Amino acid sequence: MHELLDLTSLPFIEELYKAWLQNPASVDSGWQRFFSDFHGGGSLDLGTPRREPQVAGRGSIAVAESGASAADGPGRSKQSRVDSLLWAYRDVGYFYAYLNPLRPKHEPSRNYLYPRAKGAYEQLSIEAFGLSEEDLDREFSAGRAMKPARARLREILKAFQETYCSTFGVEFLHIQNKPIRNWLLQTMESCRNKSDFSTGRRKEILEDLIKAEEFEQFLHKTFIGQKRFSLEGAEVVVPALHSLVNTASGSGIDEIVIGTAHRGRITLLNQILNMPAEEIFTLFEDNHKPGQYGGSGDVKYHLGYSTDHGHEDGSSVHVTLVSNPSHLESVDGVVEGKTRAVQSLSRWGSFMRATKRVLPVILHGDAAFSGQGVVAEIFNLSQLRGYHTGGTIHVIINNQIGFTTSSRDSRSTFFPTDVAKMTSVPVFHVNGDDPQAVVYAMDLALRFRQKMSQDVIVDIICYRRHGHNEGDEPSFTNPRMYRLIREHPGVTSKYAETCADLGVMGKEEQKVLRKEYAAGLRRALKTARENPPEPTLKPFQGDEWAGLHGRYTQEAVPTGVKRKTLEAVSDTLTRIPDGFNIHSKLKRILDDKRQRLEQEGTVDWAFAEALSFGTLLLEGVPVRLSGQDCERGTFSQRHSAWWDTESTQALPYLPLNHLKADQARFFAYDSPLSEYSILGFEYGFSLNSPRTLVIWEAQFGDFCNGAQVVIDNFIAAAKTKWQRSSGLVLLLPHGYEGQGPEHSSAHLERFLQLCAEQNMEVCNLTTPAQYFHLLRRQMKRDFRNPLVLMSPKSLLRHPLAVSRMDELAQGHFRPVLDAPPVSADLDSRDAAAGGSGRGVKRLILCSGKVYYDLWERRQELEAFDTVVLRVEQLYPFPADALGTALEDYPHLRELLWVQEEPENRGALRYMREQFLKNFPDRPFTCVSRPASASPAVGSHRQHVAEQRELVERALGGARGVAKGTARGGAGEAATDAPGKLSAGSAGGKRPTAKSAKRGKA
Ligand SMILES: Cc1ncc(C[n+]2csc(CCOP(=O)(O)OP(=O)(O)O)c2C)c(N)n1
Ligand SMILES: [Mg+2]
Repeated sequence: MHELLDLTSLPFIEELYKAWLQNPASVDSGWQRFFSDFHGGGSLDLGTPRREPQVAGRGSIAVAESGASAADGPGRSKQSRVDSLLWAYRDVGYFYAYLNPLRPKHEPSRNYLYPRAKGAYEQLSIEAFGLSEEDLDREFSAGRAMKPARARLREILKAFQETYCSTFGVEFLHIQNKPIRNWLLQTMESCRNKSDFSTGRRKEILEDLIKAEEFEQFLHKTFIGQKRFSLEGAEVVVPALHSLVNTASGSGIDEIVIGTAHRGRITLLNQILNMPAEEIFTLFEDNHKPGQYGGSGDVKYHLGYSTDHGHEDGSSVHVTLVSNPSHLESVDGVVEGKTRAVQSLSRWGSFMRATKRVLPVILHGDAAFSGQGVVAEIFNLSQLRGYHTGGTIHVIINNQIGFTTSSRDSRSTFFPTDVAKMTSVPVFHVNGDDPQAVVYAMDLALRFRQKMSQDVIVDIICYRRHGHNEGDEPSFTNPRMYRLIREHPGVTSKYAETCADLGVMGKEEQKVLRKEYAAGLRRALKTARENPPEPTLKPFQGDEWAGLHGRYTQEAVPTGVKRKTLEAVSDTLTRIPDGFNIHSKLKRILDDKRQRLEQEGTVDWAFAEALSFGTLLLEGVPVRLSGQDCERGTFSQRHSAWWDTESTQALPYLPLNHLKADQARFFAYDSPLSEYSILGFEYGFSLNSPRTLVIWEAQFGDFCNGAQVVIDNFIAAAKTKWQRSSGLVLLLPHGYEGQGPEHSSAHLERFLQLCAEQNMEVCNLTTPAQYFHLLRRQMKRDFRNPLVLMSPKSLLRHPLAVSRMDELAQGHFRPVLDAPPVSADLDSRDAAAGGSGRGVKRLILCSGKVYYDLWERRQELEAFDTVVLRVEQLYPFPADALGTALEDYPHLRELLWVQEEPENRGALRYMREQFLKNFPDRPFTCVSRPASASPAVGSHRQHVAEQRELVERALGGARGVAKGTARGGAGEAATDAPGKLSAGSAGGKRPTAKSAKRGKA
């Protein structure tokens, strides 16, 4: 009957039980026996406590999991009550654990969180489970893991209290995966969540604590009032991380990638990353040489660093601390991506093996962990094909406060960690005043991660001795807490007492250690002041960056590919493997592509992209593409993965991985619906993978502002702040096509505003060939820069937006294009009308898709005195190329920047500024949509009207000569175009559908 007792059948059992109570004969004989057995030991009270039937159910699971005998004779029902009680310890023991160092030992910790919750939670008393004092001396089974397996209840409960309610508490029953849950149960109960600490290990812990405390206090006294975000109150983090680093290599780990926020970062730089004290003090003295840490640098508590930790057995672990900005938790995705990139290096044979070799560790603040949504995003990535890293160890410095905000105002949950419980993550809560418990928790976390390849959390509950920073007075807002903190002895002094008592390190020895360490710090300070050291921060990144330098140049890079190679790649991309059942529509698409190639020799946008990927793969450059729905492509244009319609295979066929045997690999991952974490991830990946083409594609460029923190703080600024380069490509679908305010604009203007010091490239292209060359250029140069590309939507299928194969076979990316698109007859008419610039009176400059609208209208109007020139690379501004192009048109009367974006968006203001700077003598007028608070209109009709109006204004009067003024302001181009708005106002009223109709030529 036990197999019936799962949780899902409880309501059914309740019904049966009620029926049995009224009339035992109304249920079958098996149930009669069961209920009378149960009843024999007391009553199965279905009302109070409410959980009893559940607990009985859980108890039965406990029996199954612990292997306790179901046949316990007359005491069986008691055993099941004991099982229930023991299960409750596993379930809620952490509520009763002694976790909060600021509270007296015997008070249940839950009280510190929500006094009002008293009584609302499971009580771990024997009475609540129908057991009595006499039962304490009866023998019961304690399950399979606990030793001894049978004992008096009194002893069993003592063991369970030690295991689940000591200075270590654990949440793990939310993990549905049974083997994982069983492993934890077995591991924790068999050792009662304690390990034997040798004298040597205890000594290490004490030394770490003493040094952490001394270092903190030295900074406190020496650099009075300077921000360092003191670690005091959480010094135990130092032995915790030290222990992790020390045990890592024994667990097969070669590298650890750490991300951490401000709290204690400086101490960790010194004590875990081995950044010499002299260097740190130099930063405090602020006498480091300009440019020493790259560009304008960053504050000292954001710096990254790396070191090798050697061990006595000759092994070593490489530890990296990732640079991060102030924006809390923004580094999480970067840590994961960076880790994944290291794991992807071929050094370890297989990726799965590599995940066991490279460990990500993220330290969080309690307020940030529960408050910043990106944390949940990161947990969501943890088990995904394209983003998992074999499990991350999360350490929370839970000082029970965020700046001035108390835990109660920070979250709706008991613990900050609750937000992570959506995944199979065990949560180890540990009292920060018990260093051995903390180190044990770290050990267990590492074992768990190595065994299960899952994330794990160590929540160190501690306190913050001082204010948020060194100028902050914490008792304005938290007077009671800070009174307790003031009276609270530091963890070091407590542990020092214990160690002295145990003979681990005598008081005298401790004193000597402190003295000598402090003397060393004083010497380091002297050096920093008198002879500041050269930085050991490497000016550039690791080995994988060998051969790449950071200097930007605009020099053209030949990126053409032999026709034969292009044809071979094309063939694979359009050939359906034997026996593969391809979707009929996809087959048609592929047939079309092949036909176009064979008959016209042209490629469209998506095919040019595939050819750039394919040719790079053949040259040994892996390609990683990630983004929402990117495998197929949002616009059904890419089809990089083909699904066999008849197969049950879990993975699709990726034609790009079938080019030839020794090619590099193509990776395409449909990402979760997140921008922030994924862009952080891909940026992190690019940091360690400069030889991989790493691309993040937004569904629509509009959504990239969900990742604005990553764009502002990493992509735009990392080189200047931290000397960290990245070759990441952002594909941001952009263009005004009547799809509404949030499907039109990739916020081009914001990227251009961020541009300085050649920090990235921002492009908006018009031909597949340009796209092909640009992607290839990204990998063919000997430096890396992020590339932000306004990618097309309607151009994916525009009949003019095609390129000839020979445009791919030779040449290079051109930042400025003045060639018309493929259309021989139009070309010849153009030439006949004067061609080669001599008859050109008006020059229209534009970028991206609007070019085709302008071009087509120009052709309709036969306005051959007008040339439309495309600025394909907006930043760095192609002054030379543009200057050369302008020279071709000596008789210009008008120069017009035309954009489809509203006046306050797009490149308009940027272009005006660049023209003023680079071509001050050139008239520069603009045509755009009127300035608008919303990026685009909602009505498609309205959009069409606006677009027509825009083109008419741009080309108005093109039959004659434009009456353009050169006053230099947006929307100041006067026009005599039909259907014009108020004279010369690009920023005037929006056109109505009616006026647009009139305007249509
Ligand atoms: C995204 C973001 N918002 C706000 C801040 C400002 N800020 C800096 S530290 C801090 C409190 C952080 O509390 P917690 O995460 O608990 O870390 P602690 O300082 O207590 O170690 C705040 C709000 C920030 N740095 N980042
Ligand atoms: Mg905090």
